[in-house]
Order: sequence, then structure tokens, then C-alpha cells
Amino acid sequence: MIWNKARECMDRQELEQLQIERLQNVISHVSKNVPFYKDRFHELDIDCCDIKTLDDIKKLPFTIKQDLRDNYPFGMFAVHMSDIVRIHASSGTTGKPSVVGYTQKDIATWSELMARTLSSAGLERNMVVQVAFGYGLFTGGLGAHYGAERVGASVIPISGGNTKRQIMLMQDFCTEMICCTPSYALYIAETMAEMGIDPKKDLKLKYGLFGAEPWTNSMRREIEEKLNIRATDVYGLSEIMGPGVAYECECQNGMHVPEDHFLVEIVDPNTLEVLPIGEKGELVITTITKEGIPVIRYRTRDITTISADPCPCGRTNVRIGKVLGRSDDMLIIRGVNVFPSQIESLLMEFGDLEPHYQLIVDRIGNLDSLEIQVEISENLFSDEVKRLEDLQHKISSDILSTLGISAKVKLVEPKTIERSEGKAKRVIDKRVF
Ligand code: DLL
Repeated sequence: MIWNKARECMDRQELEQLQIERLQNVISHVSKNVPFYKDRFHELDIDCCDIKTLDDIKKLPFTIKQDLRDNYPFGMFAVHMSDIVRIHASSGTTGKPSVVGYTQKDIATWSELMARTLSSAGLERNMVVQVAFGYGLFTGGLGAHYGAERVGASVIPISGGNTKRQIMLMQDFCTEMICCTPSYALYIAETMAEMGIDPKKDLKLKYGLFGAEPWTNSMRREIEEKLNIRATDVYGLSEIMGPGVAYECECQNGMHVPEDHFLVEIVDPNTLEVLPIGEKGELVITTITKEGIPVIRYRTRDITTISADPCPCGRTNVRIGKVLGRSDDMLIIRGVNVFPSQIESLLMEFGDLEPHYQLIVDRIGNLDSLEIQVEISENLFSDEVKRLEDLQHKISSDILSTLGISAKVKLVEPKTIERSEGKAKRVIDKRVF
């Protein structure tokens, strides 16, 4: 269902008029209220009046995560603390997190955008939805929660973890939609199987909204099959808002960006040159309605594409493709660039493997080495040594011929790779740079 037809299916010309007005407002807001932007604009000799068309965005400087860290915790806020009603932070594991603040209006906007997202994924007001994204500084839980309340659905705010209890409540409360990371969805499915619960017979689940980490279409099919649901992708990042920055429709062919709130560009991560529509590069986002912490040309580090092709669903907003990796997560192994998702796609072409894998990168002597540990499915007996050896060999040679890297493949027993209740850890890089 389309939550807000007036906005999601807006005429492009009208939309662009709205975008330019909002862009001019946000430039004026940050140049008055955020010393960081005031100084940057001054250095680059940019005046608010210079931004006359949407194309003029190219004149504006980029913002990176380090800028938020350098101004830790509240230096990038554009309003007084008395107007901030909520604080979240990024889920980064190294150093200080980036901190974001929301005004009442920002929370209302976020709820609206998550209502669009959840409706697009199948949620309706008479349904029960289980929010198994983490609640806390991470934006997943509360973002989905407020959006689901806006839709008018009944929300179970269970957060991540305690999987058996999740499943019990799913049964007892007749949950129809689940929201969590895709890797946690698979873990829930596995635990259900162990408990002898058949989603088709024992549950009312129909829909799932998954995001916060990269996942392939084959992983989607597996989740859809195992949980007997339609699985929808949602993208977001705390620096921009949280979940709801882009979301799929029932066509499952890219994630619509609510362009009445965000402007998107794709740039070459090395030259920072803006790339033509359709080309692969780093996603850059400008918020045009945020009050608490507006960000101008934020470099997400996420590698994807933008498509402006018409979508059969009727939404007129552009779509971003699946996130293919991060410009900072890209592994360089013996000089070859590779994203974990490329390896995942390849692995998933082999029917006997599970989407649970880990890439272990090391340096032996002066040479990089890559070991891929991947779980075999239950129906492939691990004592069939010859069959396993053949499979390992076939995977290694496919990876070499397709991606140009030599990797040692280790097939491991089902359920031996550590499961996550939030984002899965796919890469262990032991190299010291
Ligand atoms: O992960 C917000 C979120 C919560 C999104 C729940 C979706 C659902 P951060 O912790 O700041 O925020 O991490 C943001 O996660 O830059 C991407 O690299 C990655 N990411 C988020 N959604 C997707 C997705 C939340 N659907 C970072 N596909 C982003 C691939 C995703 N990667």
C-alpha cells in the first residue's frame, strides 16, 4: 500500500520545485547555526544565494563521518539542546560514534517516512508487528516502532535477542510482520526449525522488513521460503535519520528514496566527481528538512546505483539499488578489489551452502591470504569427504575465474559460524596496516 500518494507519487516538476526551496532553506539554516558549515562555506566563498538550481548542489562541500566525530558529541547540531528531544548514535565499533539529535519535528518526519516504508512492505493498521531490531542508541528499534505506531498497527517492542521467546510471542500474539536484520531473520528461521515450528502451519507471519546490513537476493529468497513471508529491504543510516532513507516496494527492484526529504547523488569515491545516473559509485545524501542535525552532501561510503526508470508501483521517487559494499569495506587482496557481497553472491549459486559465511583475511610473509569459511547445508553430510573436497575446489576455482582472487575455501558444519542478533560480522581482517 502507498502510505502518502501525494508525496510518493508526486509530479517530478513539482517535486523539484519543493526540493530547491527546501535545499535553500537548509543551506541558510546551517550557515547560520552550525559553525562547521559556516566556516566551510566561508572558505569556499559560498553564499546561500549561489544555490539557485538543484544542480548547484555540486558547489557545496561534502560532509564525512569524521566531521561528526571531530565535533563530538553535539557540535554539528543546528538547534539549541532545549529543542532536541532524542539522541541516537551510529553503530560504529571503532572510536567515538557519530551522534545525532532529533527535534519533535524530526521525529514526526522520521515516523512518516517509516510509515511509508512499513506500508510499502505490507503493514496495515489492523496488523501485529514485532520489532526485533535493537532498541537503544541504534536507530533500528525506535525507528520501526514509531513508524508502525503511525500506521496504527499493534507493536511488540521486543528488541533483538532471546530468540525462543521471540518465536513464542510470534505464535501467541499472532505476529504478522517481523522487522530485524536479515541475518537475524535467518537465525530465527533456524531456531524455529529446531523447535519443530512450521511457519506455514503454526504462525500468521506474512511480511518481513529487513535492513541495516547488506544482503543478496538469494538470501532474500531463502528468508522468504523459510519464514513463508514477503521480505522487503529498508536502507538507512543514523547520520541521515535511521531506517527509512530508502525502501523497497512490492516490485523488489530497488529502494525508493523519499526525495521530498533527501537529495541523492552518486560520486566516484576516488575523484568525488558526480557520476551520471545508472553508474555505480558512492551514495551521497543531503537532508533538506531536518532541523536537529541537517547534513550536506554526506558521503555514506555505501556503493550502489541510482535508477530513475519508472516503477510499476506508481511511485515517482528514484530508487537506489542493493548496497553492493562500502568504499571503506572493500577488501584489497593482493591488489584485487573485492566486496564481501560479491563473494556472497557467488557462494549462494551453490545449492548446498548456507548464507552463513565469514571471510578471514591475513598476511602470510608479504602476501595477503583469504580464507572463506562457509556452512554446508544439513543435507550434505560432512563425512562425504570426496564430495566436500570437490565442492571446495569448485568454489575456489569459480572465485578465481570470476573475481580474480585465490582463496582457500573451508566448508564448515551447519550452525558453527557465530550468529548475530544484530548486524552479522562477515569479515575478519587480521592484517596490520
Ligand atoms: O543501520 C539504520 C538502519 C536500521 C537501517 C534498521 C535499516 C534498518 P547505522 O547503524 O548507522 O544505521 O548503519 C548504517 O548500515 O551506511 C550501510 O552500510 C548499512 N545498511 C543499512 N541498511 C542497509 C541495507 C542503520 N538495507 C550503515 N542494505 C549504512 C545494506 C545497509 N546495507
